[in-house]
This record gives sequence, C-alpha cells and structure tokens, in this order.
Amino acid sequence: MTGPLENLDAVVNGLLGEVDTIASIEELDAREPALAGRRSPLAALQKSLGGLDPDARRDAGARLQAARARVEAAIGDCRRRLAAAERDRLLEADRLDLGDVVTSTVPDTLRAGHPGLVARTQAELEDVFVAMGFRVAEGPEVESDWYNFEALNIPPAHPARGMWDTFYVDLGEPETVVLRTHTSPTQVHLMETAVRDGSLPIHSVMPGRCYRRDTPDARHLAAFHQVEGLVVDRGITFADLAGVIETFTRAYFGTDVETRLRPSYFPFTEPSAEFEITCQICHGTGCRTCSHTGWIELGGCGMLDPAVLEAVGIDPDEWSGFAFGFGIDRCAQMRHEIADMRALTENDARFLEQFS
Ligand code: FA5
Repeated sequence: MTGPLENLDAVVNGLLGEVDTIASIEELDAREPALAGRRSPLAALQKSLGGLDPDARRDAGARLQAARARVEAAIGDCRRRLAAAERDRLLEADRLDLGDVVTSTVPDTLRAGHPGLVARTQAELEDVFVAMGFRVAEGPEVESDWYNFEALNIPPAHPARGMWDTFYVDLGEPETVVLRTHTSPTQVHLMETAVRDGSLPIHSVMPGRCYRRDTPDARHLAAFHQVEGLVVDRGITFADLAGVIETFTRAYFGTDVETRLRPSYFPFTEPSAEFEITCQICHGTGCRTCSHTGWIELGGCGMLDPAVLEAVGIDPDEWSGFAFGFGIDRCAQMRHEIADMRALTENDARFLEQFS
C-alpha cells in the first residue's frame, strides 16, 4: 500500500511499544500528548490526508481513527495498570505487621496474675482445718433475717442486733433480707441439713464473705471474710474448743505468737469468748493498728446455746457443740504484718506483688 498511511502499522506498533515502557502515571501524563494527542505522529498523518481525493480521504480517515483508538485503548489499559500498582504500593506501605507490634509492645518478662492475699489465706486456713479433720462447707451471702439473727437467738429489737451494723437488701418485706453480717447463719443451714439427712455429728468450717456498715479503718472493712467453725457431737466441752483454737494458732501463726481467750457475749453461744493474739505489728508494745492495747481480736467463739440446738431440732441433752468465727482478713493482716487492712482492697500492684 502506498500513500501517506503506508507506514501506519509500523507507527502504531511503535506507539504501542512506547506505551508498554511507561512506568508511572506521571510519565504517562507527560508523554500522552506525544502518543495520542496533538504532538503524536498520528496527528501529523491526519494533516497529510488533506491532499487526497474525498473517497481516499474518507478511507484513510477511518483507518487513522481505528489506529488512534488502538493507541488510546493501550493508554487506558496502561493508566489502569499503573493506578492499580500504585494502590498496591500504598497498601503495602500501610500494612501493619502484627508480628512487629506484638514483639515491640509485650515486655520481655510476662507477668502472670495470682490469687489475692485474702483468697490465699482462706485456702491456707481451710488446709489447716482439713488437716484437723474438719470438712469445708459454704452458705449464701444474702440471707433472711431469720437465719442471720432469729435462728441465732437474736429476735427483732434484741439489743445484740446492735453488734452488727447491717446492710438490708430491698427484697420482700422491709428489713427481712440482709447481706450476712457474719458466717454464723451457715451454722444453722448445716445443722438443719444434718437433722434432715440424719448426718450428725458435724465437724465443719465455712469460709465466706460478710458485710457490715463498718467504717473502714486499720482493722475493719465493709466487706470482709470470716471462717466459721461448727462442731456438734456427743460429749463436747469447752476444752475441745480451746484445744482446736490452740492447734489452729500454732499451725497458722507458729509457736511464738501469744494467745488469749477473754470472756465475751454472743447470743448463740454460752459461755462465749473472744480470741486474741499479740499484735504482730508492734509485738505487744501498743500501736495504731491495735489501738495501743498490744492485742488483736481474731474472732469470737463459744459453746452452742441449747436454745439454738433446739430451734433446729437437735436434742441438747444428747448433743453439744461449739462454734467459732475468725476474721480471715484479720488473720492475713497479722500473719503478714500489714499495719492497715485497707491495703488489702486498694489494688496497689506494689503491695499485691509481695504476696505472689
Ligand atoms: C461474730 O461475727 C460472730 N459471728 C463470731 C462467732 C461465731 C461467735 C461463732 C461465737 C460463735 P464478731 O463480730 O466479733 O463476731 O466478728 C468476728 C471476727 O470477724 C472479728 O474478730 C474480726 O476478726 C472479724 N471482723 C468483724 N468485723 C470485721 C470488719 N468490719 N472487717 C474485718 N474483719 C472483721
């Protein structure tokens, strides 16, 4: 073929080859006028068609138009390919390497959690009593007034109610449901179950959380823990109670700690006593923790009042027993010489880590 378009295929192939070499959108923008625009060889060929007769000009125009369309299509493909590559490049630059994040934010030494001091003390106390032949039982933290007070010989308006500043729960009749103020109501549950199942005697300890409207101070918290002890058997005397307390103290605190039982009053035990040890903060010389007495009360105890046994259907002429209730937080406080009990609830890692 002769005429102005005789090299058209070679021109188009040359342009397509050039498009293939373009490596960026910026380069494409810069070179596009020379490939398919006013400065391209195709525009020059267009101008050269002016001398042809009308039929030949129309045919040549159509061929040129098709050639231009091929080059423009190649430019469009090239633009899309370069845009996709640019998107991939940006995504790759933004990619978060989680491996890097993990190794850069996790400290060299991982710190594992551990049971708190009170939970640990509870487990240790349970171990001591289990070794002495006691079983471990539990009771509810939300109690009826009957279990928390009446079944323990503390009827409504009894002055002894003032010994426990009570949180009442807004359920049922006013002032009939309480957050238990001590673990002693668990005694009643256990005795009722033993009577129902015919499973007397009882030798059990019952640890758990208690609540009182006490103002927190060096020896008190509003939510604290007690471990209740209950023995119901034949021929039990105060000497058995004293022996259990002595054995417990030696096992948990060691032999250097001085102890004493002081006469006291609880409506559900008779006789009753308070159990004290020398203050482990000042070793008996007097300090803020023990209110300068040199002694710390760990709990109350006594022989079961026959009226309490009778109320649950146990014959006091056949069975006798004793009960005790120790503060678990108090035991932990004395054993680990913690001057202020509030440290147990403050979640200060520097304090907690000492007991891991
Ligand atoms: C009682 O709660 C009786 N239920 C104990 C008892 C059981 C007597 C069985 C007879 C027979 P008391 O209120 O004294 O007693 O409390 C016993 C112990 O619980 C205290 O000596 C103390 O160690 C601990 N305790 C009492 N209140 C608090 C408190 N607010 N914070 C921390 N510990 C407390």
